[in-house]
Amino acid sequence: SHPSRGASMNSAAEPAPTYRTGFHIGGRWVSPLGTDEISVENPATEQVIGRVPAGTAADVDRAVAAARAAFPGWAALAPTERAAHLERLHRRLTARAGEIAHTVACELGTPLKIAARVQAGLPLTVLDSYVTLAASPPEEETVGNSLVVREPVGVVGAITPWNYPLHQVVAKVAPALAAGCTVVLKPAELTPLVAYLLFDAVDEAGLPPGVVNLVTGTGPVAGAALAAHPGVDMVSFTGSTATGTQISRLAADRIARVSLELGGKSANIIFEDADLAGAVKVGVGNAFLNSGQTCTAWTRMLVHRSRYDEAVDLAGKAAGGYRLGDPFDPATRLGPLVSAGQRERVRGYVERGLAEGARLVTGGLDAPVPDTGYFVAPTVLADVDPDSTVAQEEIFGPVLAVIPFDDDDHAVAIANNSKYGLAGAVWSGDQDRAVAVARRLRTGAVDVNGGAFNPLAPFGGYKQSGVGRELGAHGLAEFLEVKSIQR
Ligand code: TXE
Repeated sequence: SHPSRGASMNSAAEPAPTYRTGFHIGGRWVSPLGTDEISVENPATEQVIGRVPAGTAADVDRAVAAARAAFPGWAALAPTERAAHLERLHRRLTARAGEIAHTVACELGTPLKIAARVQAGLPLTVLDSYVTLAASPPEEETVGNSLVVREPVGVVGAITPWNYPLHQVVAKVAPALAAGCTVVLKPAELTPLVAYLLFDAVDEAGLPPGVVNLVTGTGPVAGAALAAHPGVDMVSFTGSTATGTQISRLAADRIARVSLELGGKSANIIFEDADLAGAVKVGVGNAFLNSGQTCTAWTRMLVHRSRYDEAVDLAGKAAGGYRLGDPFDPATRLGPLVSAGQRERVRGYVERGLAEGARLVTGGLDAPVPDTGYFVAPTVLADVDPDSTVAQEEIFGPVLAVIPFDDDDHAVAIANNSKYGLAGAVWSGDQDRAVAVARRLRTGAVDVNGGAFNPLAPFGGYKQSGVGRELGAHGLAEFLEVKSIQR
């Protein structure tokens, strides 16, 4: 078995610390070559709840070598055989759903009830979708005298963030494995514990050695070594636009393929003929999900001027009613932010927004929050200037900016006035009008009148929100090369 000490966390009040002392390389738990460790903190209690090793470039080397060695065999398997492996992995991971939700509630602070749905449920749904997609990869095509075939890209370096720590991993590992690629994963250093549960499931599922490998560590050391590694054919990254830029540069030196899922500042457009109460309620819920630490969050609520005051009032009341606190209390709707640093960042934005002329509707820096934990009260800012900092920059906290508009063109102009283009929403009693406006938004996804989440729909950004797509068949295609054979 593997060098893991300590009990798994199973008491809500006092989880036992989780110490993981190894990396998962070549199908085994192996000791790190260095001695540095990373402490993992519970952001609700400010207590250290675990420790994982901090990988070095030499550890990354070993993991890449293992992934390279595993690649030919994995790529040569029949799609149905890879699908069978993923199906077993899905079954083993499903058995750990409760443990996953609990672990993320501890290391990130997502309220347990919500963690069960999004932090455990969502990755399981995505993994399940790739069981099916792995079995039926894109068909070969004949174009004139050419046979067009697809082949796996090779070894993938996956670098993931802390906000949906298992989902972000699965959204890369599942399609990469389905495509026939092998993977080295470097998860976020703030929330590395849940990745270990995935590798426990990898062991139980009996995946061939080296098809997926784990090296924990910091971004500048392990992450940068992975992005720069000559044995890595593709880097798949989710995180900040600043880090995505650095990773692109590292990959550019060898023209490695990159896929980047970066930040967002999505607009939620509410027209005068919308079901205002419903649109505002769903909009506020979306903006504050996971304490606002969601790249697709609709952080700019744009409301037609004729219903603006009403909407601001509703948004303030909805946000003001959110119960803040212990992630293990079933009544809690909003947990803490992931870290002290993230809390300071978010507080800085609230201050800046008010200094730049926004009006505080609810929340703010003086609103009561628990003494312990990195909490920021749910904050609604109204009359926000669309060019101001809080309307332009990704805050990644529970802060909603409400902005009035005059007509459809004005709404589209404000929505598109962003360096980002990840998601968005449109609400109108006239579905055709809403879809027409959705088409005009320079963004990778738009939800019309509360359209349901679709795990098979391509997900990704325009502009500085990224390059490439995740989820569904488009997500799998990212990991495939295209070859034409002329006969
Ligand atoms: O992200 P980073 P941070 C945004 C959000 C947040 C801000 C900062 O606005 O406030 O980013 O968060 C690894 N080479 N998002 O600093 O740095 C790092 O170890 C290689 C949006 O935590 O992007 C981690 O595994 N790798 C986002 C991963 O990159 C490096 C989710 C993400 O960390 C590296 C998270 C380097 N030089 C934050 N530096 C989203 N789009 O969902 C860091 N890393």
